[in-house]
Amino acid sequence: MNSINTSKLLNDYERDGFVVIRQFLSAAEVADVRAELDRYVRDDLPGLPVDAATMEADGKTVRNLWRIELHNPKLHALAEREDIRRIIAALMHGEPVLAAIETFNKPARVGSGVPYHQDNAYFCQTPPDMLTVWIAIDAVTPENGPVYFVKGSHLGGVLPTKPSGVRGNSVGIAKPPSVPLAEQFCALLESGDASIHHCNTIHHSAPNPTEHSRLGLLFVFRGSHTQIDPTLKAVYAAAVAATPPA
Ligand SMILES: O=C(O)CCC(=O)C(=O)O
Repeated sequence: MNSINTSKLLNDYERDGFVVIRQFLSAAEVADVRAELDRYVRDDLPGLPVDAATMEADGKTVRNLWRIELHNPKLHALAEREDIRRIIAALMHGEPVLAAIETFNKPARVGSGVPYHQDNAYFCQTPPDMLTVWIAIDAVTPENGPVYFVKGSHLGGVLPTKPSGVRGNSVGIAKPPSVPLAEQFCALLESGDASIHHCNTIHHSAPNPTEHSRLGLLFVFRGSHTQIDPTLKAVYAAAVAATPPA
């Protein structure tokens, strides 16, 4: 990873609720991750519990891998790497604790959209010192379902939610923001780049109608000082029951 000015990064993150880091992983590291994910889906996933993945509507293409940290020591070690932890620690003013490793595969042609949501409606943490490092394994283009972030939306707390009915993203925002798409930040990334977003930042993505997949690897961290908020947790549990797994 290139050297990073963490005070500028923190300033941008606190103002906007997200930042982009170019060349977060090298081409060789990306190739390693891709090979490991391919192997994991082929060899390990068939023997894992059902909550390890969500499939697309075709029933056979992976939409998301969940709980990778429980099942894959190699990717777990990558998420815990010292240079990555240093960046996260600078953004969350505390000791980072790895909470999850996931993928949003957005496969070619059948990759589904992700409704407007805030991650803390799923994570249910207070204070909301939790964030996601979203690493582009494939390039993210305007056509293949980039993630759009609503600037500054992390400052307004967790908004009212409603069950979305979308498998893999069961909790949506009750009333999507009025900010037009053209004024939202579209995270166009080269392979190896990463965005980092705060758990209250509103974001969403469209389906992928292209011939190219848009695979993202996500590392989720919380500060060691955060706790479960019981009110948020009750709303989340109801949504999961409606469209499992969340
Ligand atoms: O990858 C996507 O399309 C959505 C990602 C997302 O919702 C998240 O990072 O929380």
